[in-house]
Amino acid sequence: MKALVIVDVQYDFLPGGALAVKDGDKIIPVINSLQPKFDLIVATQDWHPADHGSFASNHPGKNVGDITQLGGVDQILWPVHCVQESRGAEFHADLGTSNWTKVFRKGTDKEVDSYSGFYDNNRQQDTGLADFLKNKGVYEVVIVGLAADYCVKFTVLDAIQEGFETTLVKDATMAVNIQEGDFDKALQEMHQAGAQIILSDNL
Ligand code: VGL
Ligand code: ZN
Repeated sequence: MKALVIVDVQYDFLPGGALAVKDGDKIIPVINSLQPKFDLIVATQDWHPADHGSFASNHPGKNVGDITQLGGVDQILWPVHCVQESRGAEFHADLGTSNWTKVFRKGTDKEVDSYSGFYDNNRQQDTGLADFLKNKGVYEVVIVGLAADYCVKFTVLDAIQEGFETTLVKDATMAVNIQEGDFDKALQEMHQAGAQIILSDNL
């Protein structure tokens, strides 16, 4: 079976949000048009406590974009985003959610960030996504959402490592692009790791 994995399509990653991805909202109709093609749909949700260690404001003297150590790995400091129960953490109202089987929340431990929908950045904690998909008989995953150069990329790389045939839909993702070219770099990394990169028309 083939599953659609929708990564972090939440207000804080959309235009007007705390960590907005430019044109991030453009992917919502594309994702909605893909959903009827799948028997199994799951989503991930960035879901941080207010004191999360990835927020620059929780590190006195540090700024957004600075690098620190968190959970034993390098951590980029972000603006406060996707705080549990806040509007910014909600899925966009235009995104169809009625056929989703399950939502996997991540980034809940303040001591470590979690870009991937499967594991935290230090690969200590497991969201249960891999076992869930395998128990459903999924062998192929199609991944879409935000952001292409962070959570989508690490979800794709972990999906490959977990043995799934993994496809990224290029017009159903957008990048933060802290550095110009980060989107292309991420696409290359995912492709080199074994992901198929396609356009939604080809699905
Ligand atoms: C993300 C930065 C921090 C993402 C989440 O969803 O790509 N990026 N938290
Ligand atoms: Zn986050």
